Amino acid sequence: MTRTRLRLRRFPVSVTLVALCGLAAASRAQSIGDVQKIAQERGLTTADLLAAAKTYLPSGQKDEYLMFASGGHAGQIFVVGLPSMRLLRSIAVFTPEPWQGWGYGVGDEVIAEGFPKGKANLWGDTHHPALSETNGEYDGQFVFINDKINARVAVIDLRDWETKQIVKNPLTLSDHGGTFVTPNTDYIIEGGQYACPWGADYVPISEYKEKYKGSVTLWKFDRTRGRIDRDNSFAIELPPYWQDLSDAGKLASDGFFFMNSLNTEMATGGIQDKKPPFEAGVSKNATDFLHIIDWKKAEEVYKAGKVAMIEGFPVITLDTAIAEGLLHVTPEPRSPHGVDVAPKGDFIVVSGKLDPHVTIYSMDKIRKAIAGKSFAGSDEFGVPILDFDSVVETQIELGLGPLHTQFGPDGYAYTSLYLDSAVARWTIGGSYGSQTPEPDWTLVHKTPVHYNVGHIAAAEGDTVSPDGKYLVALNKWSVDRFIQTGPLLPQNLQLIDIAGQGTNAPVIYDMAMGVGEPHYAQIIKADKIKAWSIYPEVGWDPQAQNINPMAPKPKMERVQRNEDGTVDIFMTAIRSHFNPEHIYLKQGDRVRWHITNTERAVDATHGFAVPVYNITASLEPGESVTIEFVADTPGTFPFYCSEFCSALHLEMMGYLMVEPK
Ligand code: CUK
Ligand code: CUA
Repeated sequence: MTRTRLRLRRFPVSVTLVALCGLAAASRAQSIGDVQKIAQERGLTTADLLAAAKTYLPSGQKDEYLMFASGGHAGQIFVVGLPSMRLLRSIAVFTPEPWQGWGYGVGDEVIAEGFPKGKANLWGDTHHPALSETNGEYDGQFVFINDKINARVAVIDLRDWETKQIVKNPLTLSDHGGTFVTPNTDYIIEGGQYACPWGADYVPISEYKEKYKGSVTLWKFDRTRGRIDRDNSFAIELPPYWQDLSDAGKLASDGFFFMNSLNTEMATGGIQDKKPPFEAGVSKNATDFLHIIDWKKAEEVYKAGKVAMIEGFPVITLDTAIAEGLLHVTPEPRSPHGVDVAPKGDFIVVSGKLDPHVTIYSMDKIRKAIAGKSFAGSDEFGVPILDFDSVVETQIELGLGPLHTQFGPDGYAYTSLYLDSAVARWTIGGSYGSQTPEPDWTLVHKTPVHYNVGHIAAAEGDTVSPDGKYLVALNKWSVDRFIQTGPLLPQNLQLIDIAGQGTNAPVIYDMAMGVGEPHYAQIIKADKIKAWSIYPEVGWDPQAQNINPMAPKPKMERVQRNEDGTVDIFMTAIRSHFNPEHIYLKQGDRVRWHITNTERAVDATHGFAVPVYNITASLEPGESVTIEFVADTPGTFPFYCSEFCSALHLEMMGYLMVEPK
């Protein structure tokens, strides 16, 4: 009996299993059929399906990499997940941004720190983000970015993804060859671009050669404070060429950095007076100068006090730089753009956009030439010139308009070809050679991109150990790629799968970005970033990255009228009310409005918005902010929470009543 019962009990189980297996098989067959059907209907090829399978993230799954892309004239950083190519976040930097409440009562002082010549500039032209590094690896702690239009550098803390500092370069008004960091982030380097009189003071262009200056600034980074330390930063004067892109040495070239230049002709334009325009004058010579700068030596010179104070900032003058042997140049094909150091630091790759070759310099040869003082003369300022043939390893013809180079883990390098609209894959030689099936220094493949690619960014591509796997082409034109969006077209970022070898490097995703123009990006393994999900404690001041003892606490909410005529408002925010809800002020009151979001739940963000007064803030869980303003306009102002935080979000409001004088 018992046995039979057991068997009987077992019977339905096996029946269920069989049925389940059958169902699974049927649904598998059905789903593949569905895929084929949809692919046929939509005209998708096997390659398309493969690309979709490589990039599609099912709901709830997370990306493997994060790309920190410059926001161009948006003045921000945009963070994109790879391989999904979804835009995850913008980080407000130079430009006020209402969602993050950046520059509308919060962050105003950080933005104002960077105002050039005391003028309110409320945008930036961001070009080159640089992730902080430890031993030449991205460490996920900070990201820095330059603003080309006003020569500024910003520091963003990757615990809370907020801009902490903006420094204005006191010497110049134009930067481009930055930011990039030394392998342990001792310095954030900001190269200049268009030569300027010191401090951008008024000087007629007829005095260009004498009074206009090139420069590079080494901003000392204080990792503990998470700030640039101005008091230990300095600059190096350079000839009035237009210094361009730059890169820091690492491993074999640690202690050096490299900067391209254009306009070594020192052309001054003047099309209105029938003089040759800049575009002709600047590319007259067959070669420009690659600057080779020994920053460790420069640091010693600075610490020894051999500097001039210019615009209140310590500068190693050109004469000192030459005398101390920390500055050398060597010819490079004219009007170059990118300079990129290979992972081991042994080769420096320069792309001249008017030359179809990339030129590869050997660090070993550079060191020997400097040590042996085997110079091919000097430029007209006395900067020693290293003989081109003595320092060049080789040149490879890749195609038209080579701009920027990135590296993989496997002996491959990648160069963007602006005019060819392609990304070239080529093999590095030397100790990298044995890793690739192809011979050293060979063009292997060109992946077409659409169109006119500028920068490219590879996963962990600027580190001593690139990951390869993914490469993003940041294209300049996107004609015919997307639905017409008026005469202003989206930016087109294309994801390329570089995990394969040889000619296997297909485009697998087109990402339209409706803000721009992203120039450069760096891609970091996502798990390296230890971002906070909420602020560590209630009453946290993100600017101090610490608890604010003045932060409003529950039960201590109040409006406090001080003897000096100022008013402090201590307010808390929690689902779904502000406390207090009635604020009475008198016209002319100088107000400090302190608000703490006392929430501890992830994503329980409250907004705070006041009409007329141009105030909007984002209060993440635990965050406390202080907004200062003068209540100069009388009236009744309904303020409210601007994040849909709960079912009673609409009720999360209050009235500010400013009584007329
Ligand atoms: S630049 Cu824009 S494509 Cu500012 Cu690095 Cu080359
Ligand atoms: Cu808080 Cu809506």
